[in-house]
Amino acid sequence: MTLKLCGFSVSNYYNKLKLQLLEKDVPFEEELVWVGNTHPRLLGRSPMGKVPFIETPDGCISESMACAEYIEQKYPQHALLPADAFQAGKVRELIFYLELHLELVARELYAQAFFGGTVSDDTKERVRKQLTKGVEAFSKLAKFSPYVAGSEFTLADCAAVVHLPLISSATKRVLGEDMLASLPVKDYVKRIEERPTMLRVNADRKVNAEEMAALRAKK
Ligand SMILES: N[C@@H](CCC(=O)N[C@@H](CS)C(=O)NCC(=O)O)C(=O)O
Repeated sequence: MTLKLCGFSVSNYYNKLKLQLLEKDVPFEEELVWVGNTHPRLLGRSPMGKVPFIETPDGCISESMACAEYIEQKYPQHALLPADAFQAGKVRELIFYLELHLELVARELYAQAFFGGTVSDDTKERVRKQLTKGVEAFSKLAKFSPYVAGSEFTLADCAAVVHLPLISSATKRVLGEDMLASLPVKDYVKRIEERPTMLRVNADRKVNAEEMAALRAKK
């Protein structure tokens, strides 16, 4: 059975895994699964109703970091986690900073930034405060030389290239300033987006964004 990546191509967490699979040259299939419903296709396989999740010959795994670790262990080719325990720890550390202290915080702005909703002034202030701290901490760890963890492309790049542009754009739109402006994010993302793997991820994302817009227009 071929590994199946489930979710939709607009999702940054989905694209983190898709980029990992493409970079490692792991054969995989994709299954389009939308969120925001209670269909067994989703909840039966990802108990929090979130994507991505993967379907393996042994069953499903949800939470992108658990999936990413499974993929690294199961398919050791083109390793995206360093063999050295300390270096691998530093890559994982970067991913946690990116996801817990930046993306998850900025996510509170997405309703207004991307989906026509509104966010309260209290939320905006809380997000601004938490992101200020998160960005300062992340900038002490991130190297961008040329990759986010240093000289090698790692799993941290699969996360950074999908999360950082969203955070920039959401903060610009809702808080009136790009909270990542102090970091060399634009040049970095441009560099990574030139990789053939990332060109494919972005091309699929555009098609899926149109599908999503068409579905929303029908509602
Ligand atoms: N911690 C999760 C985050 C995944 C996540 O937030 N996915 C979004 C799509 S980008 C989702 O499924 N949202 C629907 C929901 O939270 O109910 C992971 O790493 O997989």
